[in-house]
Amino acid sequence: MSGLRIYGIARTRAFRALWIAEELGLDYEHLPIEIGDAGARSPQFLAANPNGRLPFIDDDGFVLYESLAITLYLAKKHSAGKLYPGSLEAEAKAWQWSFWAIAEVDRGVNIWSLHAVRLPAAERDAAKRDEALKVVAAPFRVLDAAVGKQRYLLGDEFTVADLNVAAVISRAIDMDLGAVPNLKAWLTRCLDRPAARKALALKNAADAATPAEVTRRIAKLNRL
Ligand SMILES: N[C@@H](CCC(=O)N[C@@H](CS)C(=O)NCC(=O)O)C(=O)O
Repeated sequence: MSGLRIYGIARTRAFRALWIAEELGLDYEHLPIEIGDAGARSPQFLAANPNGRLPFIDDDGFVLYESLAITLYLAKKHSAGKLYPGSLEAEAKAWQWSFWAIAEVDRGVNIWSLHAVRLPAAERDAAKRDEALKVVAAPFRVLDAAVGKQRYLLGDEFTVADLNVAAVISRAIDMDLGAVPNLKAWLTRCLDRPAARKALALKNAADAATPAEVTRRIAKLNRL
């Protein structure tokens, strides 16, 4: 047993931590706690992540939150020089793409998926959905160009940079990606990896079991 505990139902950004744990072949425990007062915002879990958000991990007593800090930490700990880049420059590129994903596309993809797929049809806001598509269009073209030149973001091999960006935009696989065919092919390739499929199975099961009331709460709590 690696002593790693991943907190957060797989529907949340905990998916990212679950995917890296599967890539690394770690023996971990998944605690699928929910958002809100009965879960991440309860006193017990606020002690681990005072933001009251998911995911966070406890790795043999070392507690860490922020989903992409978690993936970078676990990749560096268990796969330095492979999934985690070995050179200073490649490491910086992995950070570049990770921060890029959070800053440029995380919120837009989330808003799109709520208002195109996840909220009950009658409650979806077409204006929010269309605005989200406009917000991600330019960064998606940047990503499309990057993966048009080479198979993965840092070269020929899949790394944590690909995992982070693909995990952040994983719900975009349901968008019409006809305008960004390289992005579509790369995202499909990333999400088709055995480790991604395992994490996606958990996420899809959690999505399917999520009551509309919770989806409404997600949209409201995060102003999406
Ligand atoms: N930047 C954080 C965002 C975490 C976050 O917003 N998590 C959502 C679930 S995906 C959450 O816990 N929302 C419930 C809340 O804010 O109460 C990360 O990447 O870990």
